[in-house]
Amino acid sequence: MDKFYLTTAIDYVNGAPHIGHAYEKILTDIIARHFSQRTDNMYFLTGTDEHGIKIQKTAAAKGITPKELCDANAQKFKDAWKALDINYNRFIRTTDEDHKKIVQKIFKKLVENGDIYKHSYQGLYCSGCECFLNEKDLTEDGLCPDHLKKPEVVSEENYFFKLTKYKDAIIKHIKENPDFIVPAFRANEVLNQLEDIQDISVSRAKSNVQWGIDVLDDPEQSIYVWIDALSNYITALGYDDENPSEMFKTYWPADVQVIGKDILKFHSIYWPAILLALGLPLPKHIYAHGWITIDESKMSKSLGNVISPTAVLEAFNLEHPDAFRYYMATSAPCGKDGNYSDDDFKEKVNAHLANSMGNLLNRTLSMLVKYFDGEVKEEFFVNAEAERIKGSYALLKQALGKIKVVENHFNHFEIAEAAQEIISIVDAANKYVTDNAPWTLAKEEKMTECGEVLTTVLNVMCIISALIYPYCPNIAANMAKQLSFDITKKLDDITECEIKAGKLITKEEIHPVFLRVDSELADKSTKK
Ligand code: ME8
Repeated sequence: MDKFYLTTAIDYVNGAPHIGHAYEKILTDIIARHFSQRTDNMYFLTGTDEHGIKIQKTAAAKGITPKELCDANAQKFKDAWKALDINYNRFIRTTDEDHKKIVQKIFKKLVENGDIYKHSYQGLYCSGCECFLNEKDLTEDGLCPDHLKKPEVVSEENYFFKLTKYKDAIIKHIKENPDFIVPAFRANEVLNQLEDIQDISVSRAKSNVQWGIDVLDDPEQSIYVWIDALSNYITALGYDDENPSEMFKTYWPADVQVIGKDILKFHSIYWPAILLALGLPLPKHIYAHGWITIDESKMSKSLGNVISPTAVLEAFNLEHPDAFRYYMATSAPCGKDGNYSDDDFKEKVNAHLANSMGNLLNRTLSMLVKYFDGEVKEEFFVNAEAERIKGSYALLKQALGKIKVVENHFNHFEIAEAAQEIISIVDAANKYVTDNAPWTLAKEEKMTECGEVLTTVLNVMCIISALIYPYCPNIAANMAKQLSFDITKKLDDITECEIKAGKLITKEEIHPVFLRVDSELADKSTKK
């Protein structure tokens, strides 16, 4: 694998980030960290979507300029991603000067090529979706089905993009590339939507929407949200038709573009059409994740159940975001909806991270100190020919084999499924310890056998720390430190014997990698 370029949706900056936004950024960060264990050439883009009528109206209601509103809210997203250890390369804002200039050039090129034309139009505009809706998409009461608001009737002369010209090419691409849309079960939905697509409006009259990017040569029109927003994926790389940047040549096409299921249409129809019109290759995968509910209800301001990701870290007094990252990432199988609840969070991270994984390392290292003064002896290592305890080598082989299983899940963006495999190694190692009771072996003075059990588990823990690293980077680094294992090692270079013979650790150097989430603290509600 020579490079990996991945992107998230860019969030609207109408308010502060909630755990739905966080879910997407965590999933993407985990994918990025996993693939950074397979390639050195990684680029991870996220950011904010800042233009449009909604921002204009919110800012006006607050008596501030749209830019002031965007600056304040974009910072909240950056702060939240910092708290969650989202390790992006660039945070693009659609108000960035380089982005705006390239968007204008893209628009101009599309006009020159005849893909964009001017047309008088009357349509139903939903500012929640920032798009025109068809009459047949509305509820019986004439409301937008997603925002339950009546769309505005807008009559304007706008620029239109010839989406219909690309319909057949997109249908062909989806059919010929069954893994273009992930998960595959969403492809049919997109093919159905393609059946009745029309050309789309891509500009708004300046008299109605001032907060946008001016159309070059026609300052009475501003470029409307989706062309502006979708282009971020290439403007961030310095896309330039005449003089392509090194970044663009290196990274485009994207390896995966992570988005929520609600904006799949824009990413699997509008975006490919724009790219085809520009003569550019399409992204390899569009991964549409499901939505997060709170206590099984839709998150909404009116229900008052919107949770900010940093509120969870604070309520549970977490010193790093690993438990929250792990919980969110494992909340749903690939593409399905997930749920957040305080009780479930507590129960899951205590069971998986503290009781199973953390305790296993802690107990094993403590026994190594107790019985061997923290020293691993040559005769404790096993291989295919030599094991004293039946199953030692099989466990090691099983753990090493899971690396490919986990990689394969990541190739299909099955993040929760991959985590399940990692936890299954933890469970197998715990069972191996229980079955072979190293404390009994020590009592019976079978010291080599006892050392073999401990050393085998420690070698397995090296593999586990590498595999859990994308989900829980702080916990993994802490585990690796106590194992003297290099956490930056590429997955391909990991062997069944990462523990070195000799003194590994002292009593003072052993620390629990994850403390159970305190049940009393957890009773502080996360809901604001
Ligand atoms: O759609 N659960 O911005 P946005 C999971 N600016 N994901 C959720 C969610 C939830 N409850 N709520 C929102 C936009 N999301 C555009 C994108 S991309 C060129 C432009 C996800 O702030 C949502 O699915 O409404 C989307 O992927 C992302 O958060 C931003 O949503």
